[in-house]
Amino acid sequence: MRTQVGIIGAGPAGLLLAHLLQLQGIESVVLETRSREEIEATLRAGVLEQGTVNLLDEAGVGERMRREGLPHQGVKLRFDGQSHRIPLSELSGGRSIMVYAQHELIRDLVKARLERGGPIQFEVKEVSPLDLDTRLPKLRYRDRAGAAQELACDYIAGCDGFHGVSRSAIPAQRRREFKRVYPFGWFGLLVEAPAASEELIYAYHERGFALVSTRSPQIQRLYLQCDPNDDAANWPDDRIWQELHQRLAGSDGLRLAEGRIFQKGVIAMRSFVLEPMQYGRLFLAGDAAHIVPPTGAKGLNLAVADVRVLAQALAQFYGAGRTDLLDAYSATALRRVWRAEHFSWWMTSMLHYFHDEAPFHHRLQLAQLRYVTSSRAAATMLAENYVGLPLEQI
Ligand code: RFL
Ligand code: PHB
Repeated sequence: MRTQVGIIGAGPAGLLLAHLLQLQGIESVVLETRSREEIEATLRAGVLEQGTVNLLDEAGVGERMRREGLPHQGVKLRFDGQSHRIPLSELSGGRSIMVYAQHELIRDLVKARLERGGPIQFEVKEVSPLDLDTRLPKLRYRDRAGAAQELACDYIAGCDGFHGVSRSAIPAQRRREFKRVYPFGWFGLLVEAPAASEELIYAYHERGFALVSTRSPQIQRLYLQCDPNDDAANWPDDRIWQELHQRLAGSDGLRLAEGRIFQKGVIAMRSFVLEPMQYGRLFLAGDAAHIVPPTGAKGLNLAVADVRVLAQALAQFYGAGRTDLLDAYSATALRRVWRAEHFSWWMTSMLHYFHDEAPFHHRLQLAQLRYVTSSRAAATMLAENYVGLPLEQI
């Protein structure tokens, strides 16, 4: 078998890349280890930046997002029992965010791909990228029926997430990894209840961080800072509500409506960057190359930004026979990656309770929160990063 671009992974990065290439008349095959049902049911991100929303619209896959997504013009930071609004749109020249679940986007992208007859092979096994430093790279794998297959490609895109195989296909002496692991995780929930707030609330509290997000007027997405090795079994519903009420308590009377909790899970928090994001004819995009802690809501948006750059570079190669954009791919993508790494680390550091730190550190966090919510300059810095900076400003 042969294709122009072999894509490993049907997450947001792989599926959107396949779609953008198809719009330019470039063929690709997507190989995915999981089933369609599984990828369409995996709960993850919820916040799309303005640039992501625009790209989905331009690519013709934004229709359901526009109908069902929830546009937000601001976010709230909460500490000392009070919420402080950051007016995102006002501070960022009219840009905003869209709350739309990642698995809904996955459903839209899978549908768009299959409707246009583009191949996605689900439930493949043992994918291995080979001959990456030659002009004829290939992917060996076992298809759903267990048969050995070989796909010859011009280029390979490693979009297989943090636990995929493509990152380690780059020889160890040709890559460098930068990482930080945080001493806490997030315990995430889905609840059937009406929204307590029209905008997301990021809350700092001595008992730990809490985040109030949403999925629809009837379904709320909530997170609590927890031990990184915690287990959902340690969190009976009573304990969850008690913690949420305590961490969100305040003189303004904010109170979450309780409801049926129908999904619980613990999420690790880390920062990670691989440099460079390319080797020979292999290009990495999304979580395969970098991870951010979810506090800045950047992971999915970075995956989208990477594949936009990669799709343009591949279009230049197939259209004009030039490789300068491909050669510059990693350097171009890494500028945005490091900006988002800094922002996500900064939000995480400001908003979580560090149990091993001295009280001095906690006073510093409060001082920073007061400054960010009272200085227009500081609030603008948060707002423009949160809605996503245009590349020329990075
Ligand atoms: P994905 O989504 O992990 O997709 C990779 C796909 O590759 C498949 N795969 C393989 N396929 C073939 N062969 C192999 N050897 C393979 N190994 C793996 C996997 O099955 C999978 O289908 O990576 P991608 O496409 O780079 O997308 C990245 C995003 O999923 C991720 O960054 C975000 O979810 C991060 N994130 C958030 N990002 C935001 O922009 N805004 C948010 O609000 C936000 N909230 C979050 C988040 C991540 C979270 N978790 C669970 C880590 C909230 C949470 C709780
Ligand atoms: C979400 O709704 O899942 C969400 C929102 C904001 C974040 C992270 C996750 O920073």
